[in-house]
Amino acid sequence: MNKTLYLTTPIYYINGSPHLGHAYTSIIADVIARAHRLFGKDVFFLTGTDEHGQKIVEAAQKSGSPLAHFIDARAQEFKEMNTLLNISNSNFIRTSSDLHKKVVTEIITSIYSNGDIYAGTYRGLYCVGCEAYYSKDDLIDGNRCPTHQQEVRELEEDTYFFKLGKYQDKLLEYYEKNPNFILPQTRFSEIYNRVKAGLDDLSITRTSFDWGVRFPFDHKHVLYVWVDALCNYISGLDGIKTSTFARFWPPDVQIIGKDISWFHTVIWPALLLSAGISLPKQVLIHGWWTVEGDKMSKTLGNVIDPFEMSREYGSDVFRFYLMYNAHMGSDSNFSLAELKQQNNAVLANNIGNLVSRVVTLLNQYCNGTIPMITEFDPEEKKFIEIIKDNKKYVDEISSYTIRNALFDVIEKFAELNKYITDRKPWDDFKHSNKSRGEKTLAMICESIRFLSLQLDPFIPIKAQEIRKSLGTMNINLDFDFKYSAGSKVLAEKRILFAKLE
Ligand code: ME8
Repeated sequence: MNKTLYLTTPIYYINGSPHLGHAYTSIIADVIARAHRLFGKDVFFLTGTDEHGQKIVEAAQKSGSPLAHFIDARAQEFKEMNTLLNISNSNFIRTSSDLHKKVVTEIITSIYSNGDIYAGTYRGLYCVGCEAYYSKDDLIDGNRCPTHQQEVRELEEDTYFFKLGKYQDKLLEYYEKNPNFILPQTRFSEIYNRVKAGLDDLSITRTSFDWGVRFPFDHKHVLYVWVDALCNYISGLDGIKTSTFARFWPPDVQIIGKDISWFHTVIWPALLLSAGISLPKQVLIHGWWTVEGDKMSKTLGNVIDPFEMSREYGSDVFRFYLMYNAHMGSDSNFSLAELKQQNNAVLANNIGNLVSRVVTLLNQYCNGTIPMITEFDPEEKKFIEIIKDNKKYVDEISSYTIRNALFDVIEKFAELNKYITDRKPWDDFKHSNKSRGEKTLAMICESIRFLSLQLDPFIPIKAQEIRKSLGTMNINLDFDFKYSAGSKVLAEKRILFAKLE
C-alpha cells in the first residue's frame, strides 16, 4: 500500500455562493481523505477557489462591490462551508494568490520553452458560464449552452494556442496503459473515443479582459482561466520544487463532476505532458444532483444551500444523506422527504436506537459498565467474525465506491440489531442467566465501537458521540474486547439522531 495519498476537489468558481453540488464533491473527497487517514496514510487533501476570468468580474460588477472585496468575501464563504461541513482539507488554494500566479507562470514557461505555444486568431462561440468555446453542433438550437442554457457570444480575438493536437497519441497511450485512469469505467470510453476522433489546438490566452494571470511572453494577454485554474493542483502543493510536491505529486485521485471531465482527463494531462510533469493516477467523475426532479438553478429558486441544511438538520445528517445516495457516476435527485425518511430509518432507528437500547440495558443490569468477557462459544465466535471482517469496507473505500462502504457498515448495524433481538439479553437478566446477558452486551458494545470508526469518515461528529455514549473513546481499528470493557456508559439516555417529521 502507498503511504501517501494526494486527493483534490475542483476549485470552485466564486461568482455565486457555495451550493449542494460543491458540498457534495467536497464531502466525497473528505470521506476518502478521512478513511485513508484512518488506515494510516499520509493524506494531502486540496480544495480551493477559482477566482479569475470574465464571469467573476461580471459577478463583482453586478454585486456593486469592488473586485478585491468581492473575491475575499466569496472565498471566505467557501472556507466557512468547509468548517461547517467538517471538511478536513490540508490546504485551501486561491488562484488570486501570488504563489499560485508564480506557479502558473513557471508551468506555462516550460510549455512555451517546449515549443508548444504559438500565436494566432480565434473566432468561436463562447459561453461565459463555462468559460469555454463551443462548436455549433454542441449547442442547443445552435446558440445556447447545454449546461447554462444561456446564449453563447461570438468572439474573435488574437490568441495564443497550445498544441493540444500534438498530444493525441501520447494521451491515447496513457489511457491504454492506465485503464483505471478515468473512473467510473463508463466514462472512460466516452473520453477515449473523443480523443481518438481528433483534438483541435486550444486557445489559451485572452485579450478582452485582464483579470487573470499575465501571459509572460506577451503582456497584452492573460491566460485562459482554465489553464490558470488547473495549475492549482500544483500551486496547492506550494509549487514544483518543494518538499510537499516531492512528497505528494502526482495526485492519486482528482474528484470532479461530469461537467468538467474534458478539462481534467484531456487538457490537464496534455499540459502536464508538455511541461514534463508526471500525470495524475486517477480522475473520479461523479454525477449530477437535481432537486426534487428539476435542474438546480437560481431561476427556479431551488438551489440547496449547505449552510441552511446543516443548520436545519445537522452537518452529519446532510453528509450522510449525500453519501447514502451518491451513486458514483450516475445522477441523483435531492429530496427533503427522502432525507428525513433515511435519517429516521437508518440513523435514528438502525444506529441511534441500538446505542440507546444498549446504554439503557447496561444502566439497568450492569451498573452502567461494559462487562469484561473473555470466553465465547463457537456460535458467538462466528458472529464476532462476521462483524470483525472489514475487508469489504476497506476494498470499497480503496476503489472509491464509498457508497457501498457506507452500506456495508449499515448492514453490520442491522446484523447487531437482529442479534440483540434474537438473543434477548433482557430475558437473561430477568431469568438469572446474567453471564449470557453480559456476553451479549459485551459483544454488541465492542461491535458498536468498532463499527463507529468505520462511520467516522461519513459522520465524524456523530460517530464520536456514539463512542461517548458508550464511554469508550478508544480509536484502535482492531476488534478487541479490551477496548470497550470496563467503560462507564452515559448515565442518562441521550438522543443521538432526532427523528425528523
Ligand atoms: O467548474 N451536482 O467550478 P464550479 C453535482 N472552477 N456536483 C455539482 C453540481 C451538481 N448539480 N454543481 C456543481 C468549475 N457541482 C471550475 C473548476 S477545477 C481546476 C476548476 C460540483 O464552481 C462538481 O464537482 O462550476 C462540478 O465539477 C463542480 O462543482 C463545478 O464547480
